[in-house]
Amino acid sequence: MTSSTLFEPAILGPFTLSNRIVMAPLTRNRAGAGFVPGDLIAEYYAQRASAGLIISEATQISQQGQGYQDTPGIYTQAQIDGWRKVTDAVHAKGGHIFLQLWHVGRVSHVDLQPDGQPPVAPSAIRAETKTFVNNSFVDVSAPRALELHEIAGIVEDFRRAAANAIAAGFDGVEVHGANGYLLDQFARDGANTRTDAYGGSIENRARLTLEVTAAVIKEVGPERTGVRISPVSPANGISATDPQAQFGYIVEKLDAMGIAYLHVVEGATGGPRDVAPFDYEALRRRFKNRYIANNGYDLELATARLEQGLADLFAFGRPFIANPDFVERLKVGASLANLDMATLYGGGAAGYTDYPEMAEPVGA
Ligand code: 8OZ
Repeated sequence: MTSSTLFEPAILGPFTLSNRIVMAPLTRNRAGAGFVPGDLIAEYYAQRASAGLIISEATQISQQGQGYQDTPGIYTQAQIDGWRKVTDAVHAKGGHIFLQLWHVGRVSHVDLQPDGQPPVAPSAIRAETKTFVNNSFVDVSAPRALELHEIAGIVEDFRRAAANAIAAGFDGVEVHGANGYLLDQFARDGANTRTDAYGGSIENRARLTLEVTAAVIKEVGPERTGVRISPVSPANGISATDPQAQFGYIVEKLDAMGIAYLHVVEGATGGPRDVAPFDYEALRRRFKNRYIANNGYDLELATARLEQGLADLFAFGRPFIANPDFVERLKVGASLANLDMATLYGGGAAGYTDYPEMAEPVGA
């Protein structure tokens, strides 16, 4: 048995989590017709319910917010009903689960957009990135800049999606402000050249993230709201000249709103932690509630950071894919199974719900 404070219960808003290990949001592209999550997705999350908290895969708040094939939505009654199976299955196993609210902005393709329209973005700047559509990886489509009068509608889509998530039985929601998607596109000046109230200054570029968070809080309460950011990640072709100042400002405002947690991808998403200089401890000091650290952690590093008070919870992504009992394996120091890249995005049960738990020890 490995002894670590990571395995001790933790308080998050109104919830007592069984440990400090969070299953990070992971896109798996297995929604059914109408972008509805089905029984297979419920089984997958239930298998992983020993995580202290599960954050669901990114879930589009509208058709316009979708950027990849077969990702689930949270804007129709059928989607709410599908997600209810997931939350019931996770709760039946004693777990907790938040839904991640997602608008991809410019990281999309005309084939996924309403009436084949171009994807929307703060500015008409095409991202240097690919998306997964029609079963292959293709360049994203050129976006159009959102009109000022359209922005309130996007805030409203987030608000309604948050209400739908609670109706589906989720314990809370996470606003996806990371990885080069819509809110991150507004926040970072590499994607936002607007000259109105949503561009230019740090305050203006933060405005959409803060308006969305405020609308979500009004709907579900600050204690059921988290926000994910990735201040220096180059994911999806995003860049910024002033991430420390930009995200320092955003986090100061999020702290004042009293959200339950801040979830930070430290470094390049799924890549090196030291991709660019950034003072995460300074960010942490600006935020009073729970800080979820993500990216490249192992038990030793997480335990050290926890004991130094630099983070409260730790989100692990890829290890949860091939190890449904990841928490138990960490606890006993068992080896971890490797994931199969060929079945990561799309498909059925293979490489999704068929990764086994550890073999029972002989005589157990
Ligand atoms: C991998 C593939 C597709 C989407 C993210 C939602 O990076 C994603 C994502 C990751 O946040």
